[in-house]
Parts: sequence; C-alpha cells; structure tokens
Amino acid sequence: MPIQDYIEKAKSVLDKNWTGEYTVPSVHLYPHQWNWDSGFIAIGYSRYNMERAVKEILHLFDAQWENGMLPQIVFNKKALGKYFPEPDFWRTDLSPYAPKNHLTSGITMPPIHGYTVLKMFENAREKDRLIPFLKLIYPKLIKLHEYLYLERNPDDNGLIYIRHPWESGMDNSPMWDPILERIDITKVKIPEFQRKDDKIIDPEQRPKDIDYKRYIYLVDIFRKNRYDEKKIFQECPFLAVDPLFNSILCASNEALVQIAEIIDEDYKKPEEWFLMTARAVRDNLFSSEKKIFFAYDYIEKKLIEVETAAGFMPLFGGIASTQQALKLYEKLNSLSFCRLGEKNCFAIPNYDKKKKDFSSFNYWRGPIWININWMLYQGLLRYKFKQKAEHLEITVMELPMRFGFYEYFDSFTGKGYGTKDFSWTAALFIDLAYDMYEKGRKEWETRSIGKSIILNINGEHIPVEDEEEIKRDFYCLTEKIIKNFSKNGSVDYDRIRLSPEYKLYQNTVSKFANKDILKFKSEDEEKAFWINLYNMLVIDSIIRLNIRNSVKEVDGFFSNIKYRINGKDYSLDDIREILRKFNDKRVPFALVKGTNSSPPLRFFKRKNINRLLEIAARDFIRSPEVIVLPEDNRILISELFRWNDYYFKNKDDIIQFIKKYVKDDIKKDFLNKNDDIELRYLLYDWTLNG
Ligand code: 2M8
Repeated sequence: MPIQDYIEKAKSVLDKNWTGEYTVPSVHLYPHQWNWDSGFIAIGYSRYNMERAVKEILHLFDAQWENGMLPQIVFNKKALGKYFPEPDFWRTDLSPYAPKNHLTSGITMPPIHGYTVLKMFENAREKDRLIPFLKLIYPKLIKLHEYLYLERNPDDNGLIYIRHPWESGMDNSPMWDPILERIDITKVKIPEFQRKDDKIIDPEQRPKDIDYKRYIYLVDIFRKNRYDEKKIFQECPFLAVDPLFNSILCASNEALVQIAEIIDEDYKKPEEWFLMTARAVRDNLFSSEKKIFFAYDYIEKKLIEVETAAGFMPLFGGIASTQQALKLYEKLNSLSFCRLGEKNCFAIPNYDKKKKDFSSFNYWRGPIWININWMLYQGLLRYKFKQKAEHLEITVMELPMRFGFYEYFDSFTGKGYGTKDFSWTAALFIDLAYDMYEKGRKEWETRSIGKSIILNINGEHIPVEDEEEIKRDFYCLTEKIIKNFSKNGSVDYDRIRLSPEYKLYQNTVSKFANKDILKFKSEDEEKAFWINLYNMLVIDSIIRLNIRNSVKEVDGFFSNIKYRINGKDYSLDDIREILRKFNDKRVPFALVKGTNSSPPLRFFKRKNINRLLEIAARDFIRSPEVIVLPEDNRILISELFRWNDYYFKNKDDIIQFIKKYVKDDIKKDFLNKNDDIELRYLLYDWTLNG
C-alpha cells in the first residue's frame, strides 16, 4: 500500500513536532502551541493516536482565559526567545482574565475546536472511552463560544468580529489591506521590536516590515488597554467580520449540537448561535454579483470587496443557501481560483489569481494552504460538488507527497514554501489518506447466489417489434436512466428502482432473450452497445439483488449474473471478453463496477463513441485513481490497470497511456524523460457508489 509510506512520513513530522503535551506547528519557526493549528493537528492524530489528540486539545484549553477566550498562542516556557512576539511583549499578565498557569498571547483564532472534537469522536474506534473527554471539554467549548457571542458581537446579530489579522489565521491576506492601510505608520507611535521570522524564512515569502509594524501597533493598543474588550472596541482601528472565522464558528456550533446530544446536554444555545450567525453571514456578506462572500469592515461599515479563499468558507460552515452555493461554485471553479482541467494549477490558491497583486509564493497572498483546501473539500462534499471535491482531495494529498510537508505551496508549480515539516499539512494529509486507505481495506460479508441468474427472462414471449426498434428503446431508456439518476459518479439506485423508466427498461431487455439483436452496422455501434449493456447489467444486478454496500457482497457478481440474448447468456466477464476484440485501451475506463473507485457512469451514444471514450479515459487519468509523483519518481495507479493486463501488458503500455492524458507539464515531462519510473497500485475502494 503505497499511501502507507507517505502516512509514515507524515507521522514522523508530527513525532518531531510533538513536545510530550502538545504539538508545535514547526520546531524552528513556530516553537509554541498555536490555537487553530492544534485543532487541525488533533483531527490527524484522531486517526491513529487518540491519546495525543485528547492531550493536544486539553493542553490548549488549559490555557483558556477566564472570560472564555482561547488564546492564539500558548507559549512553551522552554522555547522562549525564538519567536516574536513573545510574553514579554504581549504582557497579558496585565489582564485579570489571563490564566495564571500558562503564558499566552492576548488574541484568539478561528474556533475550529468544536468541529475537531466531533471529528475525534467520529474517528474513535472505542467511542465509549471518549465520552469522559467530551463531557470535560463541552463546557469549555461553550464558554469559548459564549465569549465570542458576548464580547465580539456588538450588534447582537451573530456577526463576530476579529480585532487583529492574526486572529483570522490568514495574517497578510489582501483582504485586510484596506483596513491596515488606514493605519498611517508615520503618524502613530509604534513600539520598538525585532522580527525573528524573516531570519528563518526567506523574507520574500513572509509579510513585509510595514505589515509587522501595523500588527505590533495593534498589539500595543491591546496591552495598553489591559485586554479590556470594551475599551479595545472603542480604540482599535481593526475590527473586521471575517467570513472564514464566522464559517468555522458555524461549523463548530453545529458540531456542539451533536456533541450535546451524545452526552445528553441541552443543545439550545449552540443551535441558536448557529442559526443566528448563519443567517447574518448569508444576508450580509454575500455578493451575488461577484459570486463570493466578503469580509466586512466594521469601522467603515462596508464590505471589503477582495476575493480570497475565505469567501468560499460558508460552504464549510453550512451557511450558504443553495443559490449562493451554486454561485460560489462558479467562482471557485473559474480561472480566478482553479478550474477543473486547467493547466498548471494545483488546488485552490488563497487569492484571486487574476489580480495584479497576486503572489504565488508570498504567504497568505496567493499560495495554496492545506488547511484551507481541506475545509473547502469538506464544504464541496457537503454541497455535493463531488467531482470538484474529489479533485481537491487528490491535490491536497498530492502536494505534500510530491513536494514535502511544507507550510504552503506555490499555486503554479506546487513547490513548497515557508517552513518544512509543518504539522497541519502532515495531520490533514493523514486524515485524507486514512479515509482512502480504510475505504480500500474494507472487508465485505459475502453471500452466494448459486449457479447463474438470468435477469432478463420473465415469461417466454416472442416480441413483435423488430430488432432495431428494441435496440432504439434500449438506448433511449439507458440514456434516460443514466441522465436522471446518476451524477458525478454516484448513482441513486433506490430512485431507479421505483422509476417508470426502469420498468420500461426491464421490459425492453426481456425482449433481448429471444431476438437476434447482435447485428451491427458498424464497429462503433457494436462497441457502444456492449459498453452500455455492461454498465446497465451492473445497475440492474445491484438493484435486483438488493446490494446495499458493495458488489463484493455477492459471490460471482461478475460471472454468474447474466442477460440472455437470442438464447445465449452473457455475464459481465463475458461482455468484457467480447469488448477485447476492439483492442481499445480506453474501454476499461468506460465500464463501471458500481464502486467508488470505478469510473463514473456515463451514457455512450453510438454516434459520439470515440469522443466519449476519449473523455472517459482522460477523466480517469486525472482522477484520484492515478497519482503521478515526479519528485518520488513514482506513479500510483488504480488496480484497474492490473486487471486489464490484456490492454496493458507492461509498464511502458501504462506509462504511455497515462502520458497521453495527464494534464500538467511537469508530469508530462517526467513521463517523457524517465524510463525508470516505479509503478505502485492504490487500494481499490469497493464501496457501492450509491
Ligand atoms: C501564522 O501566523 C503566525 C501568527 O499567528 C505568524 O506568522 O507568526 C499563520 O499562518 C497562522 O494561520 C498559523 O496558525 C501560525 C502557526 O502555524 O502561523
């Protein structure tokens, strides 16, 4: 299992950054505990080391302020002196609410932790053992949200403001420029300070000095006001409603409702919070014209019309209405961000690529971030944009596999930037890889169906229609069924079962039994017929045998379930055999198996068969079933290639085929130049694509 190697690498990144009590984002650049980093890191741990996940979260919440605020940084007393700003600068001891047992900063971060805790529970193998943790952490999570709704909700409408760019997690995002530019650094007094980050990482990839001056100016306001929220609200020039922060808050509110149900607590509060914030974001931050959500400048009382990845986060928070989601999708899947099939573009960059000040390598001003893409992936899945979600899933995994576990990645080349061995990149990679691995490893309980089942004999009658008419009906009904009941690879078997089209289809195929319909005018026509028949036999079998989880449930699925045509019986294996005579390597990628790993179900029109086979092959090569890793001199491919060794006799056959359809130039060059490429097989996910 090749993904396993990368999982091991990711785990060793986390081991390196684990302090014994929590995990630092990176040993050199960020040697303390960070708020939302720990939220993402715990999700990764919960896949294989629940004890660490629990410790991670408990340590962070141990430093929660008395007013409920969860600090952005919990400082590691043993690592002081390596980062700026540290406790001597923050002076949170001036606040009556700061914890006595920990040194912390005086701001917060996006509250991902409710969401994290629910994920931990979902990933737990022994769920009962996690209940005491849920009971312990639930009131602390409520207290955090209470702080936000009491102290950061000035209009009492659920729109929560942040008071520092660091609170957004997207520090130097262009979204904050308009507010920060109003702080005239020549007119205000900025305390002396010395940055450390730009000595560790190439300054080109980090915020500018002028940004830091403004960041520090804001911190100075906080400490002068002894972290009193009311006073800060009066004086702070940076008050912003961030769609990312509010979306994450919604996702966590929603999770808190579920956690409350698990531990038998009252869920009224988080439910109300969710509804209030979701409605307010939906109604106030969306631009229908620009097809994206914007941040809101609370001081100028206007939207900040800067298009960043934060503007898509209402998909993650379950905030966007269906109409809004469709518009968001249009924007997300455009040349501004990354369109499906677009060349040299990896995942979703953090800022609109078309803007003049877009940078593919500078921090939050354009590069790709794994946590943001991971949340977008969850959001796309939630709103059923399956194809885009799958594409993102694979790029989120591919980037660290190819370039290493970096902090962020170049939006055009994929090269890694910032610090290497970055914790959330490793943790979220683990989360996705486990998903993939576990699905592929699943065992299915099988049942036997005896010798053979012929699906299309219901009474012996000789149809009156001629062969062409029967075939026309077959094509017409097949097209209808596929178009109406399947989307992006997933098939609604229950709706097919109840549909009139399916009744008519059954009636039509029953006429095959004693008619010679196997006369074709052309090779193309014959090819299209067998491909469509194969796919429909799969669907028909799944429905008739009432398969709920996987075709693996039925022993002999591919050999013993058949259609009779003019007195002769054909199983799926037989049809595959017949199709070989065309010697067309694209055919295996047109045949479905009713599984998550098989190509999506499509209708193959007789007339366009060549073009459609081309699309089927191309889409498969660009799907998560083929992962090209130039940096590791390796390709990970679907078992489908192995099972079709009739078409793919050796490594070269496979590489030539992949080369033809692969999208980006780096991969093409690699496949062209290298004759020593290692091929490894991915696990096949047999789960029903229903
Ligand atoms: C970055 O932010 C810190 C300040 O919080 C910094 O630049 O020093 C951001 O990428 C932030 O989102 C992240 O949580 C933090 C630690 O990884 O680094």
